[in-house]
Amino acid sequence: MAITIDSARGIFPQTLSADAVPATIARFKQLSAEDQLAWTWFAYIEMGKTITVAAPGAASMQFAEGVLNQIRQMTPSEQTQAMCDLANNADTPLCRTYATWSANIKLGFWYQLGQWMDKGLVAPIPAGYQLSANASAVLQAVRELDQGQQITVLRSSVVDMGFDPGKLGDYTKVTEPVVAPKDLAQRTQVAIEGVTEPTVLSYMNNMNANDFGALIDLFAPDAALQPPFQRPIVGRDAILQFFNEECQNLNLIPERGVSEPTEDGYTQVKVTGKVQTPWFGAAVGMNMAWRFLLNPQGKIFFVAIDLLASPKELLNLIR
Ligand code: ECH
Ligand code: GLY
Ligand code: GLY
Ligand code: GLY
Repeated sequence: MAITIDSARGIFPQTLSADAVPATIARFKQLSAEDQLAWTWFAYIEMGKTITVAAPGAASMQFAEGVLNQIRQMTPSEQTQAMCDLANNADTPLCRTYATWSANIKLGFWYQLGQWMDKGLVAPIPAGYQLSANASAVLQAVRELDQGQQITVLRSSVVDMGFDPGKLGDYTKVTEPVVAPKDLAQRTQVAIEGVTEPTVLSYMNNMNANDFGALIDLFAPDAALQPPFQRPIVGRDAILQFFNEECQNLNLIPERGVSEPTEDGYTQVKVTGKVQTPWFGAAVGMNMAWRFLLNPQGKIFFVAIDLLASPKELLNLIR
């Protein structure tokens, strides 16, 4: 049987990803806008007791500045309304602007609003706000996740706010400038117990160096990359765009893996290890797996990145 993207998605079927994350996100989305905002506030405050956001270094704030200042000028009830509109995916000019922003700009925007809410410069969540029973149950559910899973839920609540970008029609995405690749002297080299494929090692090293030009050269023209809980991104152009927009300053810390030949001269490789986001730095190590399918020329035909269900999964290299 010929290898397709669809068949490639099923390699290393024993890999247990953190299904509690999409399940929690789905429950969160059922809450009212007021509850969503209060829920996020409580979850964020609770998380802040053990981990600290490394921002503002993680995002360039100038892209959201106009809208942030606009919100600061509003009356408190207008501020609350604007935030509810975002949670409601409403069709307002502000929600449309929000929809054009990259994930990192959205995160930076809420990070700033959170600081202003804390200082009383923007309408806070009312003191003594009572979460609904459902919202309390979802808060309990998120407490039971590991930190990497918690920040993934928070990230997705922020990314999914605003007007639906799919309904915007033609628009220009607002993204941060692409960072320059690290100087050769600044680069680090990973070592992966059990894996020697140069393509896999170069993937990790180039991602860590923000060298997306060298990174994309490792991919076959018809390749696909599947981020956690997402559909595959297909084709080199789309993958390169994703690297430029969403993958700057990540820290990939692969630990171990297995590699074996499969049909038609392809090779399948599974690697497990940690990933750090610039937002939390070394404070949060997400437990991840990479499932690669390399073509006979050694190019990446497919790679899936999974957030793992538990640290135990780091040792699961079963085919
Ligand atoms: C407040 C209350 C009102 C409502 C809101 C509020 C603010 C919330 C804030 C939340 C901030 C959340 C943050 C979350 C950051 C999460 C980052 C994550 C990153 C994961 C990256 C991964 C990368 C994996 C990949 C690898 C590859 O090999 C290929 C590429 C790629 C409180 C005001 C809303 C401020 C900052 C989870 C896993 C390894 C797939 C990218
Ligand atoms: N309260 C969230 C933080 O700054 O860590
Ligand atoms: N949460 C992983 C990503 O898509 O960046
Ligand atoms: N966009 C990088 C991150 O979310 O970590």
